[in-house]
Amino acid sequence: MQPSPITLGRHIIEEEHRHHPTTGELSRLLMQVAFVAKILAPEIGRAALVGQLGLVGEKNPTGDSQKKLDVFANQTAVEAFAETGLVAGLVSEELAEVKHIATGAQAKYWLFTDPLDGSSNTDINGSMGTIFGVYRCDGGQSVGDSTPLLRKGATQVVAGYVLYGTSTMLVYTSGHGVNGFTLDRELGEFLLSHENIKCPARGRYYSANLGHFYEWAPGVRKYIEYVEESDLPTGRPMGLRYSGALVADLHRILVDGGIYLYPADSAHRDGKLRLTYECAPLGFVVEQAGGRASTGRKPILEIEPESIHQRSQIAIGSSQDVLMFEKFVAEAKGAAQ
Ligand code: AFP
Repeated sequence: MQPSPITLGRHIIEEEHRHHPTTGELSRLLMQVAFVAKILAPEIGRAALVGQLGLVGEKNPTGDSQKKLDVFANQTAVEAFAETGLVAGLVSEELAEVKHIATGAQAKYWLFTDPLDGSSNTDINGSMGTIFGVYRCDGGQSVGDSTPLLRKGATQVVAGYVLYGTSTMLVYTSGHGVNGFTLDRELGEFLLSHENIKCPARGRYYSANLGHFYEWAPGVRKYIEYVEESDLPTGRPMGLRYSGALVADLHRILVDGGIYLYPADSAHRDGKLRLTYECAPLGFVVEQAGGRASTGRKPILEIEPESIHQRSQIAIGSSQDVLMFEKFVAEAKGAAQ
């Protein structure tokens, strides 16, 4: 007989008991992430049938076009986390300002989220994701304080993502390895399908929007030329994979190895991706799986954000591949001096 599958709920409770023997608060937050995912997955699936495709005609606070599904995902996340009474402040890609949710003694956490990442894929039946990172407001930040909690990504207590692809997967870390769960639609449960994920030290794939190649800095361009060269012993040329949805591209890199890049280009002088709710949570996951996340010059998880919607350059994935990228960036910088 097959052993019975481990549900997300059981896994979270056991992990919290082992590593964070507190009050079950992290379990409750993670179960709300799963709850949001269970609402979004079918909504994304039937979006074309219920008028949920297309734009709402507004730009979000960081200047991106806002899709109907972006608005729905954001609303769902805000309501789900408000219900817990645990979240003091919520930062979302879809909200200009911090959303102050709860003020009671239990409201000890800050949640950073991109509720629907890759939403330009909504209309073409492509993959999308939800990204989340959770911080505890201790050490100086009192409960109910209205200043945004801006901390290094290394201090997250839980982070992860949901991938809405051919199946819906939830991947999370609470700082003790990375585990992935697949949604069994009939049971309505996330079941452990990818235990203790390890990102291979080197990979066969690179992922980047090569349309910006001629806008990238010399070190970045040289690195791309390097990965495209033929050299069998070092596994080159690497294969190119790019879907335009960070979570989908990153998930491949996490599981199969390789590198995802979003460097600065002419329209995005600091890179395009957001530090607090894209780079830092994914950096935490990848590093917990033995990989590396960097701006090219410094670790993503060591950056103290200055604002909630701050952007960052990113190179993330297999440790050896990211180290090689950093070497090209450093050498190009040295040559320019
Ligand atoms: P959208 O949510 O607007 O589709 O942006 C997606 C994203 O933030 C990230 O998921 C992608 O990796 C990246 O932007 C794609 O950017 P380019 O379209 O410039 O390649």
